[in-house]
Amino acid sequence: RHKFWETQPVGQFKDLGDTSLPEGSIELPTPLSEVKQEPYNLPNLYEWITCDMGSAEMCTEVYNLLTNNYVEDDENMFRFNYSKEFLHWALRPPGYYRSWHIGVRVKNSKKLVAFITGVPAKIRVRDTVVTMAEINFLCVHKKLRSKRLAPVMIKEVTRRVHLENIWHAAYTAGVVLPTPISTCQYWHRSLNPKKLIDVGFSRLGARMTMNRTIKLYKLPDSTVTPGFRKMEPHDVPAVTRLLRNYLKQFVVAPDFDENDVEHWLLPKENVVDSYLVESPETHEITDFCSFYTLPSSILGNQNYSTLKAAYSYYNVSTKTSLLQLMNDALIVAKLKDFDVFNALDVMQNGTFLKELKFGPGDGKLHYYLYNYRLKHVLRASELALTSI
Ligand code: MYA
Ligand code: JJ1
Repeated sequence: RHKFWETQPVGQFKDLGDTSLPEGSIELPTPLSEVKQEPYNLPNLYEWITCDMGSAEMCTEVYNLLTNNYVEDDENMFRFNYSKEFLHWALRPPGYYRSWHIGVRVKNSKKLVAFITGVPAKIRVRDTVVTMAEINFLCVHKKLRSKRLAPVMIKEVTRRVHLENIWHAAYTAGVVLPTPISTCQYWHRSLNPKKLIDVGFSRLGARMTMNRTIKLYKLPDSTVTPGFRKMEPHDVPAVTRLLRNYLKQFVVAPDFDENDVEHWLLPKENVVDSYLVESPETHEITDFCSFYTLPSSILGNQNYSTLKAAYSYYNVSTKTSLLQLMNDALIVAKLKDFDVFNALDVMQNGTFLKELKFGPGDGKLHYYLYNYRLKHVLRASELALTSI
């Protein structure tokens, strides 16, 4: 059934429920000298390139490939439209490897037709911190689909990860592959219900008028929590401590240090927004929330071309209730003109989604580990990975 995935060191469907298999690595590292030194063969018309995402021209080529060929919803109404600034941020975290940003070009025309990336990350699984590659942005041009190019791309990124002496990976997909460590549900909170309905992102509820719908989703003009403010560079140590302590409770979570927090969580305009609560009395940092900006192209609408979406990222509550904190996040997202606020049911998100008027979407996100077996499928609430 899965001619490629059956050959890979991943949990297989036939082994689901077999708790006699141990947790941890499926295969052992091989000596680096035994890692294949040459790239995998591509069909003759194509060639590998390593993409320099620091170059504006390269960034534009990748942007154009993804804008026209990346992930769509099941009815092909919307397509993710990652910005160049976002790609630059997502692909150059601390310790990134240029060799893990892989493109495929047509030899003659030099046109970029496929892409896959990895970035390094330390991920804790129960008590073990494992250095992994986070694989993302796998994309094959629409005209080259179903030609088994994806398995070659995946083998090539695997080879380049192995060359750095890294033997595990984490990735997410909207499709079911062998085999998810967890399956999460997307939830959506309307901020601009009229536009969402006009473009077919959502529908007018039963016995609802447009005016009643607009009123239902109305939010205050300013945040309510005293001491709620934007995160600043000097907050990095306090946010790192707060977040590290919070993430201990989850089965799978990133192991962030201050450099990671600086990169992934310091606000970057039109890419990532982070807010925290500084106690007006003690000046302690007690709570934190963040979201990233990922618009989608609206395919074939006369009036609108982009849907401005915020995606919940990492949130930590110790003093302010998570409900109030996330309500403040919705308020700032609305002030920043987002049309919708999206969240997965990961971490403690399940505790506020319904009350804050999020509704379940038609999409699911499956989480995977490469070369790491778990005995049981995890609940979404046991997971603290947010794939960007
Ligand atoms: S998820 C986002 C994926 N991108 C999109 O959905 C964009 C739109 N779609 C496309 O561009 C193409 O449809 C893609 C497949 C490129 C997805 N992850 O070439 P094919 C398997 C993994 O004929 P195409 C993200 O970026 C499929 O089951 N495998 O198919 C994370 C089949 O194998 P098998 C996938 O449609 C990526 C084979 O590919 C996916 O032309 C993580 C068919 O190949 C998918 N999303 O191209 C990658 N979709 O026969 C894995 C299909 O066995 C990383 N397939 O069923 C693994 C870790 C590697 C590093 C390890 C380090 C140690
Ligand atoms: O955005 C998604 N679905 C929307 C739009 C559906 C359009 C028709 N298919 C949706 N809208 C309903 C919102 C409504 C608002 C009021 C309350 C009730 C709900 O459901 C979905 C997620 O739900 N998104 C996708 O399908 C995009 C792909 C998701 C998989 C991503 C995999 C990428 C992995 C890379 O690492």
